[in-house]
Amino acid sequence: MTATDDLVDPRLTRRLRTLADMIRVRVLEERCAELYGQMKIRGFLHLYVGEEAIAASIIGQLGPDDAVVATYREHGHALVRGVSARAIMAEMFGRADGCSGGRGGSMHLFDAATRFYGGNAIVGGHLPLAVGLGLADAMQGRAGRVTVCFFGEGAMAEGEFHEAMNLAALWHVPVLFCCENNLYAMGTSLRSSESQTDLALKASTYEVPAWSVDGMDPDEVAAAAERALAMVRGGGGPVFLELRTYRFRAHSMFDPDLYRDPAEVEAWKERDPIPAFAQRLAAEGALDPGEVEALWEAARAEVDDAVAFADAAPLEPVETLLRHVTAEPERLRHVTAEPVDEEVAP
Ligand SMILES: Cc1ncc(C[n+]2csc(CCOP(=O)(O)OP(=O)(O)O)c2C)c(N)n1
Repeated sequence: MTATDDLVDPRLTRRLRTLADMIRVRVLEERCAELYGQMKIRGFLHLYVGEEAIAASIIGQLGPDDAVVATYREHGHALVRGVSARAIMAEMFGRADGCSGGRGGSMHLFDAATRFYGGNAIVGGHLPLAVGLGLADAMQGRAGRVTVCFFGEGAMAEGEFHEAMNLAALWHVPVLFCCENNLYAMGTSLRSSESQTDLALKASTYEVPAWSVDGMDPDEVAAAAERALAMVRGGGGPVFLELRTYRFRAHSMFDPDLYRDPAEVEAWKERDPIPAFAQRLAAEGALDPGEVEALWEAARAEVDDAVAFADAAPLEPVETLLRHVTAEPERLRHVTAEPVDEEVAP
């Protein structure tokens, strides 16, 4: 530690990092949309544009031993967590150098090194996974670790949500549940599908501390996350946050987005967290407009480099395509202790 470190305000450093991360995610996502149009990225593609304040403000507060679990709208979460833009883009392109070896694509980014456990395509399916990760930490005495689980409000209508909340609360599992409420589950609005639209109230029926936050304001998200993470790390069991947000783009690239009033979309775009946060920091004298432009340029350079990397990366050779698809006979022998009949071995 040097004398000048004492002079650096860690909270300001974190806020500047949050702005940089939101910009990185925005640039990555907008580029993915372009690449989809060029058929470089195929299959499903769900973009996080508009929701960046959440991943940037929460994941930026985690340590390397914490874990993150997310949905199929997870490119930004992976990037902020520390998965390289190269590994993310190569995965989108289905290349062998992707973070999931090109097997997962956009919805299944995964990186054990950063404890980024997906990229999960089944709505609500990853909530029990998060509870399992947290339970493993608790049972093995790794106190102070947190698993942060991101999901949409649509997941709260799934059975897994209730199972996960119940067991996490009952067993005091160290999970921070982050519901990214963007008001629509595909074309289904929350108010047209749920009798209880107060999501924090719904979560609190499991005796879990729960509250709602403006997900478009990085400072508010960061303050809520700081408090919630301290509670979970301190052994208080799970906490639930509802982050109120909005996606500026359609549900996925296949969605014609006919169910939202364009005026509603425009009204939310007025609350775009990136320019608003940059202006707030500038008004405080924390950075000048030139520095903001430099952040955009750095993000574009990072994504340009990732696209070039992904373009040059190889596809997995045909010979190894069946690896990890079925159990290998050699491994089955250890499991069964019986000689394996090669004819019937899967
Ligand atoms: C169990 C299950 N049911 C249906 C789907 C199809 N599906 C994919 S995304 C989605 C909407 C989920 O909305 P939400 O949880 O609010 O998250 P968002 O996409 O808004 O981030 C649905 C119904 C699915 N993937 N899994």
